Amino acid sequence: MAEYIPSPREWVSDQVELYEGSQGTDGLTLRDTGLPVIIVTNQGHKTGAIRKTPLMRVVDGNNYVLVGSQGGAPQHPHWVHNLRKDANVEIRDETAVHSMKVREVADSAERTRLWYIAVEAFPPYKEYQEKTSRFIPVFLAEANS
Ligand code: F42
Repeated sequence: MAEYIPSPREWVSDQVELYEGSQGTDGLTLRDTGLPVIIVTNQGHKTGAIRKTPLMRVVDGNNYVLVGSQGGAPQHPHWVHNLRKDANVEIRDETAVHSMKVREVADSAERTRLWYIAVEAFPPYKEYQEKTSRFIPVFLAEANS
């Protein structure tokens, strides 16, 4: 069993601890926005360690849309590099835990459709894209077949 390394950002690791520690009954929203969050668990491609990342809950049917916005920061979040190397993730959505595979959405029409769904769920994504010159990566997590 790989070691779990918490995020060095305290507000992020605190949310993971609350969410996971309560089995998905507490710490379910982003700070004071009241908007729902999921926890994505994956393996670090360099360390092999277990990584846990809270992301906004954006759904497309039974699938989840994962947006690498990181507040419009100039660099992609580390988890983006991890998911590009290893598509296997576990997604906790409140009390449900799903074993899923992600793919980065490259098709422009599909990305546009999913981007609008994401912005509707979490409007600040739009400002984050305007703030950064990088093209924010979008992944789709689908159930393992
Ligand atoms: N971030 C988003 O990008 N999108 C969201 O929708 C979002 C929502 C959200 C909601 C609640 C909340 O609490 C946080 C939220 N965040 C959201 C922030 C998100 O949880 C991440 O903190 C953020 O995206 C940054 O991700 P990160 O993977 O860069 O995390 C950093 C701070 C981090 O923890 N880095 C570690 C470290 O030690 O620096 C992990 C490094 C890592 O994964 N290393 C890999 C390894 O092998 O272990 C190698 C990775 C590589 O770069 O090659």
